[in-house]
Amino acid sequence: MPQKPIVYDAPTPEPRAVTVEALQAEILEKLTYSIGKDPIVARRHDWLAATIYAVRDRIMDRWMESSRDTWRTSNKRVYYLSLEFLIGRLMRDAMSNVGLMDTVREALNNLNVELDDLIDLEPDAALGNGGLGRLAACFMESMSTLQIPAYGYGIRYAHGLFRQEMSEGWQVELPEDWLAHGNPWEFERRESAYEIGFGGHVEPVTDPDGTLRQEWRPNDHLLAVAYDTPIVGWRGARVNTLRLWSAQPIDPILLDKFNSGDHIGALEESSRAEAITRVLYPADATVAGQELRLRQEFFFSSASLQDIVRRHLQQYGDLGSLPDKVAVQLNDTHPAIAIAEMMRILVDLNGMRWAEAWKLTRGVFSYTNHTLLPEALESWPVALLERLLPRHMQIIYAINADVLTEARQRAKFDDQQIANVSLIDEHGGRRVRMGQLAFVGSHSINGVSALHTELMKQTVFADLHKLYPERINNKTNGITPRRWLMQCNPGLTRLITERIGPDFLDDIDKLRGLDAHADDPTFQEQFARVKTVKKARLAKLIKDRLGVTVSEGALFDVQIKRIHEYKRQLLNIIQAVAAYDEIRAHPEKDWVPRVKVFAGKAAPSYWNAKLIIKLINDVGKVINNDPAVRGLLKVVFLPNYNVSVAEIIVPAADLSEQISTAGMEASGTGNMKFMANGAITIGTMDGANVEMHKEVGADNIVIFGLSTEQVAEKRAKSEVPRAAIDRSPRLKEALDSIASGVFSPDDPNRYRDLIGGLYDHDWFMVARDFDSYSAAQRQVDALWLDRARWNRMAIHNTARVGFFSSDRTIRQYAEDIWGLAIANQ
Ligand code: B1H
Repeated sequence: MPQKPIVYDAPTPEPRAVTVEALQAEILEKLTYSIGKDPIVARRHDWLAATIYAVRDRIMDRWMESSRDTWRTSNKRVYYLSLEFLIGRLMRDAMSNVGLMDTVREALNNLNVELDDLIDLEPDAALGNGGLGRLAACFMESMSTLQIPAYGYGIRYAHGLFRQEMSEGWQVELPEDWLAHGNPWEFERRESAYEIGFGGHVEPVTDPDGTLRQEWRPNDHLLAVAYDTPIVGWRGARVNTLRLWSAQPIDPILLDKFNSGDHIGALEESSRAEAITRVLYPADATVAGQELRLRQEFFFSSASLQDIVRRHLQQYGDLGSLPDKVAVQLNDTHPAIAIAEMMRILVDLNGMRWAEAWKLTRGVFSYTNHTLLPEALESWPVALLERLLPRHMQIIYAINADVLTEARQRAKFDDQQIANVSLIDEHGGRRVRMGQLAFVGSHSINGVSALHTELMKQTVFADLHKLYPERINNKTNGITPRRWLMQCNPGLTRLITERIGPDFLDDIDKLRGLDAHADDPTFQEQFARVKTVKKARLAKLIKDRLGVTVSEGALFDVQIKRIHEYKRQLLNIIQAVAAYDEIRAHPEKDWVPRVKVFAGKAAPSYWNAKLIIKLINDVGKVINNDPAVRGLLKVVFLPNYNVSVAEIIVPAADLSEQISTAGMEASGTGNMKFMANGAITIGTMDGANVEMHKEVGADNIVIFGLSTEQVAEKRAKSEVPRAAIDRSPRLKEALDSIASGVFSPDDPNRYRDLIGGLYDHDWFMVARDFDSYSAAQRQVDALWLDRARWNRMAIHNTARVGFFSSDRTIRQYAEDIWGLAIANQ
C-alpha cells in the first residue's frame, strides 16, 4: 500500500510572542473570535477558555516539533496504556512548565481578571481512582520532561470519578461532569478512528496459497475516536500526546429504523456504543467483574494497538522491527488483553507465523503490577471471553499451551506449579487470569517498590518467577516535583531557591544542598513560616467547607487517600478517640493541639469504607464540640477529595499518616508528596515507606507497627486479637465507647459489627498495632514540642526527596525496560 510521504521540514508559523502585551491582545482575540463573547458580558468560564486557548498556542509549535523529531530521528516510541489518567487541572501545570505564569497573570490583570480565580474554575479531570491513575499522570509529565517520545493511551470517560458529598456524615455519590463547559485542551481527531468489534464467531479460511487462517467475524462494531491532549514537560522540553478514546456508533442513526418510524430504536445503537466510555469504574484496588468493564478494556487496548501498528507501518513498512521501535507499558492488567490482540493483529491480519509473532509481542510489552490484594487480581470467566472475544480466547488457550508445555518440559513443574502458572484458573468456574497473561506476554514485569517487588516474587508470581527468573524487576514509584512542589508550593520553592539557588529546579537531587542548612535557626524559622501560611490557607478551606475553626498553630495531622480497610483510617480514628479520652482524663498534661484531617472517597459498594467515613464524621462532631477538649483536638473530614484539594492539603501538613498494614500497600505515592513539602511521616514499614526510611534516615521519620513477616505469621497462626485488646486498657475503652454508641446516640448499634470485626479476626491488625501506633503518636508530640528538632527533621525530608521524583523512576524504566538512552540534560 503506498504511504503518504512524511514531510519533516514543512514550514511552520513563527512561534508566538510571549510578552504581556501580546498575550493580553491574544486573550481578547480568543474571547472575541473563538468564544464569541464581548468582554463586557464575558463570564469567568469564557475568560478561562480564552486564556487556555492563548496558552495552548504557545505549546502547539513545540508539540509539532516533538512529533516531527521522532519521525526524523526514528527514535523508539513509548506507549503507556492505562485505563486511568488522573491528570487534574492542566492550565497551571502548562503555564508553569513553559514559564508563562507571571506573564499571563499580568496580562489578565490588565484585563481586570484574576488568574487565581480562573485556575480554581478549571474542572479537575478525574479520569482515575487514586494512586495508579495519578502515577500515570506524573509519568506522562516526566516523559515529556526527559524528552522521551511517548504517548499515553486511555479512555475519554464522559464522567470521571464521582463527586462526593456528605449527607449527615454519610458519603453520597453524584455524577461528575468535567466536560460540561467543553474542554479547551483536547483536539478531536476524527481521522484517527478505528473499528472495534465484539462478539460473533471465528471462521477458518484458506488463503489462495493454501495457508489456513482464523478470521474473527464480530457481529457488533463500534468506532473508537481519538481525542488528543498535549502534555508539556518542564521548561517545555518536549510536548507529548495523551490520546484518549471515545466510543461512537458507526451508524449514528440507523436510517432504516428511523425511516420506518422507530425513532427510539434508531438511537439505540448510538447510546449502546457510547455507554462503553460513559463512566470510570469507581473501585480502587478491587475489580468490577462486569461485562462493560471488559468491553472498556478491550475497546481501548484494541484502538491503541491499531494506532500503534498503523504508525509503525507508515514509518518503517515492516513489522519485524516492532520491538526496536515500540515499547508498550501495561499499567496493571487492565490493558492485558492487548497481548492477545497483538497476536491477532500479527498472526491473523498480517499472516505472521505464531512463534515469530510471540517473540515480537514479548519484545514489545512490559507489565507493571500495582497490587497483590487478591480482590484486585483481574480474572474473567472463560464463558464471557468466549462470547465477547472468541478469537482472543482461542489465542489465550494457545499461549497457555506453549507456556505449560515449557513449564513441564524445561522446568519440570509438578501439577501444583502448573496450576499456579496456568492462564486458566480452575477453581470454581474457569476464569482467565490477566496477571498470568500479562506476565507471560511481557519481557519485563515490575513492582512499584522494593518490598512489593520482593513480595511479588514470593507470593502471586512465585512459580512464574521460577520459570522466568530474569523478568521481575523493581521500579519504585515517584511523583513529579513540578506539580507536587513547585506549583503547589511556590512559597517553599522561592525559599529554597534563595538558599541554595535554582539548580534544583532542573535537577531535583540538588535539594540535598538543604541538608547543610537544616540546623540554621533562621532557615528553620523561614521554613516553618512557609508552612504556617499554607496551614492558614487550609484552615480557611476547613472553615468555608465545614464551618469548623482550626488554629494554624496546631499540629496538622493528615491522612488523605482512598478509604480502604488496609489503609487503616480506622486505626487513626480509634487513636483519636483514645486521645480524646486521655485529654479529658488528664486535662493538666502538656497536650499538643492537633487537627486531624481526613479526606478520601470510598467505592460506592464498599460498605465498611463508607461506615468508616461516617465514623470519622460522628467522632468529629462530638470532639469538636466538647468544651472539655478546649480545642486541643479537632477531627475534620474534607469532602470530595481530588487532585486539586490535595494540592492545597499536602503543603499544609505537618504529619503524614502512612499507616497501612505491612505488606499491603504496594507503594503509596501520597507519602512522597508530603515528604517533598516537609511533612514528617508516621508510618509502617510498608510499600515505599521502607525506602523513605532509608533515604531520610531513622531520625527523620516515625516508624511503628508489625513487619510484613510478623503480619504473615499472625495470620498463618490465626491468632485471635482479643489478647491485644485485653492488654491495652486505652484501646479497650476507645473500642467500647465506639461500639456502645457514644458517637452515634441516634443509632447506638451503628458501629457494633465494625468494631466486632476487630475482636473476631482483625485481618488488618488494627488492634495489634494500636499500642505501637499510640506510642509513635506520643513520640510525635514530643518531637513537636522541641520545635527546632521538628523543623530540622522537616527540612531533611524535603532535602532527601530526590529519589522519589518520577524523573528518576522514568529514567529507570527507560534504561532497564524500554531500551532507551536518555540524553543528559
Ligand atoms: C493501586 C490499584 C487499582 N493498586 C484496580 N491497584 C482498580 C486496582 O479500577 N480498578 O479495578 C483500580 C486501581 N491501584 C495503587 O497503585 C496501589 O494501591 C498503591 O500502593 C500504589 O502507590 C499505586 C501506584 O503504583
